[in-house]
Amino acid sequence: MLRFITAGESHGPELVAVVEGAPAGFAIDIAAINHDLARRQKGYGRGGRMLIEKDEARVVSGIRFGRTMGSPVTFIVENRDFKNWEKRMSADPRDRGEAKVVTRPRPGHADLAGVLKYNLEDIRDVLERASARETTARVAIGAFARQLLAPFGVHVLGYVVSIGSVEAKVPPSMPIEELTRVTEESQVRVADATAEQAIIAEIDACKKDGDTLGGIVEVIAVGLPVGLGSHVQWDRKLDGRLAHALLSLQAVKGVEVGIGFEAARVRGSQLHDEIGYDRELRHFTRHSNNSGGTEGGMSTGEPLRVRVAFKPLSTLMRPLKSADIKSKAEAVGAIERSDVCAIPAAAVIAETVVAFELANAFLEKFGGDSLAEITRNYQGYLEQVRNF
Ligand code: EPS
Repeated sequence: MLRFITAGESHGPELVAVVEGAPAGFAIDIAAINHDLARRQKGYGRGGRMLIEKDEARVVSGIRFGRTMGSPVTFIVENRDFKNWEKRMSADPRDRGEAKVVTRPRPGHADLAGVLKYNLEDIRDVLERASARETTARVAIGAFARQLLAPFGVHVLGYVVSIGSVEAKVPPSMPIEELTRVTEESQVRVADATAEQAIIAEIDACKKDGDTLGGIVEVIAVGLPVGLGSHVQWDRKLDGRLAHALLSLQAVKGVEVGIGFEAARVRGSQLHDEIGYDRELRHFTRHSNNSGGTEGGMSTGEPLRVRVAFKPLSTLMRPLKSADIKSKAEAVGAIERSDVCAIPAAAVIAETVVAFELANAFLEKFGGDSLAEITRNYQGYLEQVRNF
C-alpha cells in the first residue's frame, strides 16, 4: 500500500512530502517531477507569488542513483518567499511581537472554522496550512507516483473544461497525446482557442473587479487494466477513493465520474455501456464509456474520466462582509496576496492526485516489493484475462 503525508506552511521555510510503500527498482526522473511542479505554477490568472517561487523537489530519502530502494521517499520543496516572512513565520517565541495578527476571517476559507476549532487568536495559524500552497507537496508525490505507473503504459492527463461561465470544447476523437500537447500549450490548459481568449478576457475582467473565478477540470487516464479497486468493500472502491482524494483538495466542491450527475437524468437504456467481444484481440469491448471507466468500484479497462469542480478562491481583493474575531465588530474579510484564478494549476493538481490513487490501486492489485515482481504479477494477470 502506498501512503503519504505532507507538512509545511505556505510561508514557512519548506514543504515536505513523505511517501511510504513504494516498491524497489523503479526508475525515477527527478527532472520530470520538477516539470510537473513547474506546470502547477503556470496558468493565466495567477498572482505575484508564482514569480517568487521556483518549485523544485529535493530528494532526501528513498531514491539512489535514480531508482527507488523500497524505503520511504521524501521530497522537500523550498518556499523562496520564506525569506520575506522569516520573522512572521518564526518558530521562536521572541519573534511574536513582529507579527501582525489576522482577525478578519474570509468567507469561504478555513479561517473561521479553523480558529474556533483550534482555539487560536491569529487566523494566520489556520490559513498558512489551509493554503493551496500545500498542493505543491501533493503534486511532487503524484508526479512520483505516475512514474510507478509508467512502465505499464498508463497515461494520466488533467485539463480545463470550463472557467467561470466559459466552456471549452474538446474534440471527442482527440487522442490523449494530442490533447496533452494542445492543452500544455494553452495559457489556461484548454483545447479550444476561442474559449481560451474568452477565458482570458473573463479573468482580466474579474481581476479589475477584485473578484475570483472557479472552474471545472477533467482528468483522463488511459492504459488501465480491468479490475483495479474492488466491489467487495466500501473503502476499496476505486471511484470512492478517487472522489475522496479529489474532494480533499482545497476549493473542491464536486467530483463526477463519467457523465456524473447527468446519469441521474437519463434512462438506464441510454446510460449503460453495452458490451461486445473482439475475438481477434480476445477482449471485451464497450460501445460507449458513460461510466467513465469504473463499474462496481473497479476499473473497466476503458479510459477513466473524472471531473472536478473548484469554487472561486476565497481571498477577494474586494472583500465580502465578515466579523472581527476579537472585537466581534462588523468588518470585511482580510486581504492576502492571492490569485484571481488557479484553475489551470488545479488541472495539474487533480491529474497528479489521480495518478497517486491509480498507482496505489495498481500496486494493491499487482503487489510486490520490486518492479520485477510486480511486472510478473501484472503480465500473469493480463494472460489470465486474455484466456478467460
Ligand atoms: C499558492 C496558492 C495560493 C496562493 C499562495 C501560493 O494559496 P491560498 O490557497 O492561500 O490562496 O495564494 O500564494 C500566497 C499565499 C502568496 O503569498 O502569494 C500556490 O499554489 O503555491
